[in-house]
Amino acid sequence: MLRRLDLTDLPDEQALRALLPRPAIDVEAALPAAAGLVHDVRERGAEALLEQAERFDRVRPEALRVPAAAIAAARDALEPAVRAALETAIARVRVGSAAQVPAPTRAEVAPGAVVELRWQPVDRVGLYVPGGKAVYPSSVVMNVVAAQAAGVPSIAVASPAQADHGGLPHPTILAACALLGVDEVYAMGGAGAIGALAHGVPGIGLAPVDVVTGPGNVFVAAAKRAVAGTVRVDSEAGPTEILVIADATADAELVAADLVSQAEHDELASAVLVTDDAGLADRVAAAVERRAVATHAAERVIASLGAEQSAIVLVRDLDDAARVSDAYAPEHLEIQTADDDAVLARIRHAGAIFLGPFAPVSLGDYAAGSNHVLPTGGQARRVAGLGAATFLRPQQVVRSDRAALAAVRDAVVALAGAEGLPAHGEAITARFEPAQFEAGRV
Ligand code: HSO
Ligand code: ZN
Repeated sequence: MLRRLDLTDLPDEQALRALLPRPAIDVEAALPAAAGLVHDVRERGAEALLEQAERFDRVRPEALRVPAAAIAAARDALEPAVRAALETAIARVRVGSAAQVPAPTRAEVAPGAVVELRWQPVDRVGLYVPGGKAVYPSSVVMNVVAAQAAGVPSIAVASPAQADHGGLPHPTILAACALLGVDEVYAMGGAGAIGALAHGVPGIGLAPVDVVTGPGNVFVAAAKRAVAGTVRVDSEAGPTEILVIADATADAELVAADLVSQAEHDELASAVLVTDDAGLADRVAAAVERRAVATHAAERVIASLGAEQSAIVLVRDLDDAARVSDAYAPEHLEIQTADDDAVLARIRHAGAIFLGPFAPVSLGDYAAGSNHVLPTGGQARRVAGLGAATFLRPQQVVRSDRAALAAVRDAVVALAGAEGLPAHGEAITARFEPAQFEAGRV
């Protein structure tokens, strides 16, 4: 079912990209509708959110703010094994995220002239959790833990009201919030929810946030674009992608299992194997055929693996494999070769990289301690996945003593004059006028 692509004669980068197309998702087309929903929430607040819930989620929530008792009840109703697993995931992602917080830096530019950099968290963030065909408590963990590791003091979560759950967000979402210590949760979804987080809803005590993150459908992505001038947003989450670079030493069964695992997410998911070994290509193809029909979501997996966004690519050597992968810039890259680090050294663009037979993407999806919110659709060329840094701002602190200022006095005065801004220069020279000495100020 996976199409084969023979690239033993490697084309240039542009041609490579055309040979590995992404499924088209037209966020721009959804922009007018999403902006309208955002605007409606801005104008009419809670009433607009309730109407949107009725229209899109087919239920009118009793309250937009989820009561504390409902959050606690969801936690208590959680199956013990799932609760323990979530706690494991939380603990591991906490360790991984804490290590992402950059240490402050200090540069002595000249004697007595210091520029420091410290990382300040934003005050308040809003995390969106989709409630459609896929309900992912693991994504709640990834978003919330990253913000907490950054030191964000105020976190709000929004997730659509569910008709099957009495107008509350999905119970496993609420339970994950409880385990993470998040008590500000709203039953609201879609573009309107993004607008509510970005602009606030005074009527229900929802204060505007500084950063909005989280995946969602095309209208959620469009709404994030619409509010991007007001708040910081994370990158747009498209369908999941896995690209595996493997050579003759790889275990075809494991490679196939990993390709199928991400195809399980979505008909639009992409799974690509890039190998320099025709024998491995055949073995993986056979293993994929077998696994795809036998798996739980067989229909979805077969659709995704059979579509043109998925492929088995044959290349001349692993250098070319790295070039193919870089041209594609996958969300997830697995390397299963005789020398994984040698291949890793050649890679530039990937959301996250998984090395060797015991580091499958599924590990990263739940419990590696890494973050699974990663750039899709080739965005890995320019942006990072979600992490503590998403919620931090580097802030400069400048220190200078008198001698250090004197050393650049003439330079600043000259540049200020050249820009027609003499008062800038005077702010420097004023510090060296005799009156300043008499007053004992310098
Ligand atoms: N692989 C998905 C994340 C996920 N997998 C959530 C399972 N649950 C996108 O990186
Ligand atoms: Zn996954």
